[in-house]
Amino acid sequence: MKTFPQLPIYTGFNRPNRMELDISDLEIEGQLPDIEGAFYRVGPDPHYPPLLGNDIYFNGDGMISMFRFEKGRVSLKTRYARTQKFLAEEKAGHPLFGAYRNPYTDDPSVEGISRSTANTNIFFHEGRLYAMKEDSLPTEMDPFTLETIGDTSFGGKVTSEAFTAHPKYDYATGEMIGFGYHAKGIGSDDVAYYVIDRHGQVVHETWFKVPYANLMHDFGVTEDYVVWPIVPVCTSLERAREGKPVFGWDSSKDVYLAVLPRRGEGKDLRLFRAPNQFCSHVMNAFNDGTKIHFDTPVARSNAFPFFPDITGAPFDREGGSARMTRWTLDLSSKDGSWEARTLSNMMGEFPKIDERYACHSYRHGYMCVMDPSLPLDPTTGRSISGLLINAWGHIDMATGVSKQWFCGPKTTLQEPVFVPRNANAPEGDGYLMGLMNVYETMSSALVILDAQHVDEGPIATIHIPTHLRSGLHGNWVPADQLTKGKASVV
Ligand code: V55
Ligand code: FE
Repeated sequence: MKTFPQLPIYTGFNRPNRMELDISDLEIEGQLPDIEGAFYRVGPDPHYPPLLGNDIYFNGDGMISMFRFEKGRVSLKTRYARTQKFLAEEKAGHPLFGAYRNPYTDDPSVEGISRSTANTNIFFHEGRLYAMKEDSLPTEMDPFTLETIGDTSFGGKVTSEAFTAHPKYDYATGEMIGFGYHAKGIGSDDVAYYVIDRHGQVVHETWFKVPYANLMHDFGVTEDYVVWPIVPVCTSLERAREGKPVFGWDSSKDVYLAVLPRRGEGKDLRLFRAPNQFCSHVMNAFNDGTKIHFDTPVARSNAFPFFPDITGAPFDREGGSARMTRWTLDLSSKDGSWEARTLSNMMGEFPKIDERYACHSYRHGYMCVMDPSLPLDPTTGRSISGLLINAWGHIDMATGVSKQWFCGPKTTLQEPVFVPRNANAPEGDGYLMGLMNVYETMSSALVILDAQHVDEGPIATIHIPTHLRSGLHGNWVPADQLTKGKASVV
């Protein structure tokens, strides 16, 4: 095999790990809270150097980490998702798949093989663990061994070619609510919406079209409704065929919120419209009668430096800085617009909540803060995505108070998860846990904060004897759910 290119995203702290770890006991500094369960996370970790000499961060093979908390010990297991792409390339001994989401750049021998990297989210639902990439179907993993089980279409019932990496789990109903965009192939404006019950069965499906084909990365689910933000990170098949980036920012286009009742039909989709702006991840959504509240970090312009402006305009870093915002629309009103209210002055992305409150009215939100005014040591490594996370923030929606913990100038952070103190703990009573990139030692640490006192910093730091490349999303699964087992086999 050839060497990885000597580019910032493949060197230093961004060097692919490529190794699959099994460490039975990690070093624990400080007071480990009395929690039992597993913290799963996933991120791109290219198994082979990029076929075309370079690529964007979003296009590496999914490497999953599992931190298992059991009887006061913490173990770590990491495994690649052995996707169809991974297996085909491993068999060949060299890369076969080309640029991010662009099948026109692949080696012709892989036509028809799923391009999934399974690198965006690792999501647990009623005994099953899914590694997900939004251009393909989920890849099921064994929740204990992290062995790859294989791609799933939920018993053949999901006929969309793709399934989101951001499904929602409504604890009140046990449902997993998801959708697929580019549902009839890359660049299609078709969306398929699915409700999957606690037995893994598809119990509702409907299809609709969106105003323009784009990147539909996340959505919001409330007790009664489903809301998709439609933001112009647009898809162009023409650019794809020319080997150019498939996704590009189009500042001439409006933004929409598309709303369906949770068991609605595509023909009933209602579109609300607002001027051009940017959002990607959804913190949470809930409704009060016909009023829907949709919480998301909003920026004036595109926040992804690697999805270029279609006019060639340079990336606007200031315009791409997001602040947590509550968008409120009223289905009983006829005017088709919505109201916006900024929830915090902290700048950042990757919102998180106490997941027991997903789809319902909630009080506590957490996020990755990217504050360019905080000090940065020159020895701190280059960010892999162009986005540098230097604090974790907490927003109390009831008081409007924001608190943050700055990790210091020599480290950066990855997305945290909220861990409830125990199953009966009230909302927000628990911990915030996530990885810290420690450049001085080229290693990672799992840091744990008291979620009610985020500004006080870590109560425990779990040391990892190597670096773990920057990941995307993760989830905490309490031990009682983990061991409950599959409700039925699909
Ligand atoms: C995102 C991440 C992706 C992707 C599309 O966070 C959007 C946004 C890691 O892959 O393919
Ligand atoms: Fe995401």
